[in-house]
Amino acid sequence: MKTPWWQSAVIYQIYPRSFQDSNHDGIGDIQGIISHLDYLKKLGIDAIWLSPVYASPNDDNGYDISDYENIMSEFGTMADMNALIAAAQERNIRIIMDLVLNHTSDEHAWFMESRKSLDNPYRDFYIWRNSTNNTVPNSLQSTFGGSAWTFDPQTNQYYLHLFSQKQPDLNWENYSVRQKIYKMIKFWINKGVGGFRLDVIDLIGKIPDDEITDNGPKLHDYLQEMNQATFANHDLMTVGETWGATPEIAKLYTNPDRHELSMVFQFEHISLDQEDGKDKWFYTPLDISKLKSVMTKWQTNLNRDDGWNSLFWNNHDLPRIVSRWGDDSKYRIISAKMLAILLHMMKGTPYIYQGEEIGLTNTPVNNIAALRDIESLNYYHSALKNGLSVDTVLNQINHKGRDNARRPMPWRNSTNGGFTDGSPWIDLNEKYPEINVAAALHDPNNVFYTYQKLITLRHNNPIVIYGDFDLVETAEEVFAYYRHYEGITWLIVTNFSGQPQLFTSNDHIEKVLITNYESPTSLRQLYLKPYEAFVVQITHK
Ligand code: TEU
Ligand code: CA
Repeated sequence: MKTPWWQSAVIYQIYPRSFQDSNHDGIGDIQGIISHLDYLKKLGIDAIWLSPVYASPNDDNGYDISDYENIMSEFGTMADMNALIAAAQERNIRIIMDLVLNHTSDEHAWFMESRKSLDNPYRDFYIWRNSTNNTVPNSLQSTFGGSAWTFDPQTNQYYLHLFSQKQPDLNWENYSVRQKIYKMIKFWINKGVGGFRLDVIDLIGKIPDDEITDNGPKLHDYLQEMNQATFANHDLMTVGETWGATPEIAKLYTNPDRHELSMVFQFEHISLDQEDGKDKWFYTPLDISKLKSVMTKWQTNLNRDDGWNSLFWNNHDLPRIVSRWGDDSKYRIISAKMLAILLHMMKGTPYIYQGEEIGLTNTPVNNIAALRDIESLNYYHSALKNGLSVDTVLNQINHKGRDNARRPMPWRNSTNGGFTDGSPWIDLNEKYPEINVAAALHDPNNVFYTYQKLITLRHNNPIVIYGDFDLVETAEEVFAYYRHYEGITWLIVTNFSGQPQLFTSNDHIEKVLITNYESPTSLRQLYLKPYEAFVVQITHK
């Protein structure tokens, strides 16, 4: 079987607004990204997933697109975008564009037409309904709070928005909507991009009248049609954001015979630290045995010929992993390395979110004036209305809020971490004098070099890409597994806690591939240090 490039690739996600400002306005931009391509090359990544850079009024930081074929003026021009694609290509780095196809901005020309009159040719591009009993058509809720229906007095109907009021949902049942989207995708393919990340793609088959949103009946028909009309016969990778995917559902998207997507982002592991039956804001400490069983299920259920998964701890919607499941004070460096080693030795395509590679931490706030994220701000106000205290809600947001990931990238120990010499659109994490890229590169023991080495290990060893996965039975706080491939076995051992843990095995160490302390010499009666992690090639005794 031929190996598609994206099965051995490591992808780096950039949130352009917070990566690097190049023109003093306090907002990251495309020229800023170009200026750091050599840094990314040094890290060793194969592709960049770029969060949306299209024209947008920024109600949801670019996930509300007003023109798919133009660049947000704050980020630059189409000439800058072409230059980025070319400059990346020169370094063998592909650009993965973020496609937001479930909704547009209400300032998109299609919606501005659609809302004008009942018989406008674009009316059916969106989802309009009459009121029911003088109120909203049904009880569908927006992810960002409140009803998913907003009344538009111009035509006395409601439109659907599963996200903010400024993100009306497209009507995928409409043939012209689909054709216009495919045409737009081809516009980007022709520019030479390496692929696409498809935002909340599990929602496009919705049946609003039955209150079915994800995994609707026509979802996979649309994806096959889209594939046929666009990605087919191009050497592209596609990754779908699919919140509710199980391994069975993931195979529907990614079985190569079905011609839909290359891989999915599934969120089962990342949803483990919330109270049962509650939403993400209700934090509960991670149960490591649950993490082991969820990861094992995904590692063992998808096999290259029937599906492919991604590997991630972080993205622009999630809190920083070292603060979430590591220790962001005493063991910041060690635990960030442990988390990296644990994830990057698994099967699937790994994603690194900007700042993760230097062990960047969450940024707790004590006042919502320090926040910008629409989801956190809406939640704050509605939670207070529902009787929660300010302290409780801020604590929830400090644990889970999206702005933790969206603070500007700290490049060095100078004003605003070298992100901007203007006034940043959102403040930096105040630890930037200590945690920044220049400091990281200067220290051979930094997290950066662990990520760099993990990428090299993947590129050079098919066992990392294709090896079978086998969980090791051990102490609850120790997450250990084997990878087996063509007669070779690697053992990955990680202490997922701040206390020493006993690990013992009769395996014999042949060589040590990576560690975050000194190299182990024997696996017998080994007391793992806090957050210790290593990978060894072994022979079974
Ligand atoms: O995220 C999908 C989504 O549902 C998120 O809002 C997520 O549920 C939330 O952060 C966790 O509570 C995608 C994008 O990644 C996100 O940035 C966008 O806001 C959203 O779609 C709408 O386009
Ligand atoms: Ca700028």
